[in-house]
Amino acid sequence: MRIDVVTIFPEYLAPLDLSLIGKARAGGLLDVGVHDLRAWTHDVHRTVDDTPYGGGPGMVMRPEPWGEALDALVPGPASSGPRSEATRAERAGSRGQSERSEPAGRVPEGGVRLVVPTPAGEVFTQAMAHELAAESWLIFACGRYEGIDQRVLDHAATRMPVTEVSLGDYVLFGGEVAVLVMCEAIVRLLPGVLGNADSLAEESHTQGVLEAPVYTKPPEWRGHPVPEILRSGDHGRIARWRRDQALLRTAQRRPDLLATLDPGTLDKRDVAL
Ligand code: 6GU
Repeated sequence: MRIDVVTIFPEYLAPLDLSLIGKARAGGLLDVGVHDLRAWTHDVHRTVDDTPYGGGPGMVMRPEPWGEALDALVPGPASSGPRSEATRAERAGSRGQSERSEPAGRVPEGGVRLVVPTPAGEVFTQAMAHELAAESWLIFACGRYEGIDQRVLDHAATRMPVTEVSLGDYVLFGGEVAVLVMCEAIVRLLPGVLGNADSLAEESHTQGVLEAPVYTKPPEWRGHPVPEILRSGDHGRIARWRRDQALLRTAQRRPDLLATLDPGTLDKRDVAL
């Protein structure tokens, strides 16, 4: 998979070099490019924002740098024109903090999807993480201020699928941290990234319920024992206990999840619970 991120704060994306995402990159499972939007500005102040039409507080991100950035990353119908120009712009000195590992304009098999983090988007879920993990190329466009001029998204949508995504019902300064969150959720689903595929099947949300509590040694710690059943060696009863705990937790903490649970995934004991 290839992931490109366009942002005015490339340093915010430094964690993509760390941990399992860094390992996936080192192992060739993932290719990441982080790009400074200001590389596609042409004024001396490298302006990326302007006042909103219609008035109101805050600033809106200007469409022109975004248009050039997307033209540079994705070869359009008239691919040689804007693409090579913007590639030059990107190469111009230290401005374009691009760490891309390949020349701009490569289209991996299967095309590209533009993902725009915004509190006005569709809520990000494990199901969406699976959908995005199936793409071969994602471009994340990080907005700041009051957001990106809507025409950037409307125009991009004539060239590629565009998804506006929210992490939840709260407001962040910008999309950068949301991209880190989404990249973790997506990259760990890529084949070969996690050592043990079983941990994917078992975990919270994959089965539509929260995971049961977990324990390790010692058997008693600060007066708190490990539930006896987990030390019994009876794998059937342990599986049943975990399932009960998962359903109980979900009912207490996330009744909204229980309500949408597919009845086909419930067994007779579940229903009795
Ligand atoms: Cl994806 N972006 C911003 N700026 N704020 C958010 C968000 C995203 N999700 C929740 N709040």
